[in-house]
Amino acid sequence: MKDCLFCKIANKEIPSEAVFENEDVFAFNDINPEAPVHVLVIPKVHISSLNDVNEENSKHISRIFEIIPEIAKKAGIDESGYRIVSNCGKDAMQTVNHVHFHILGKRSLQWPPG
Ligand code: D5M
Repeated sequence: MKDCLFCKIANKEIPSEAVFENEDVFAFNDINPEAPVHVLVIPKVHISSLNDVNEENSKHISRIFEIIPEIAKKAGIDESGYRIVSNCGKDAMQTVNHVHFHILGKRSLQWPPG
């Protein structure tokens, strides 16, 4: 989608530190890391938020969950543990309107989140 930051990152129009890519999914390091490992995983197709996931596009979300274990292993957090976060909408402080999953790890994470 035109004017979407994460579409531009997935299309390499804007540089990023890529950590994984296949035909459906792109993963890259977060520019403002909140943990020693902070990777963002996005579908290459534009889906604005979790509110827009439906029967037709949910396979792109499944692809993300199929590769998270691989990314976690590569980052060395598969055994220590990690957290997956997807902020949806204003109250959750979603700032980029292209659905994305944060992978956070390599430190002890607190619960509940702020
Ligand atoms: O998370 C949006 C996340 O996107 C936030 O953690 C910063 C990150 N971000 C923003 N711009 C970039 C670029 N250019 N590269 C890498 N990471 C980026 P949200 O859940 O929407 O608040």
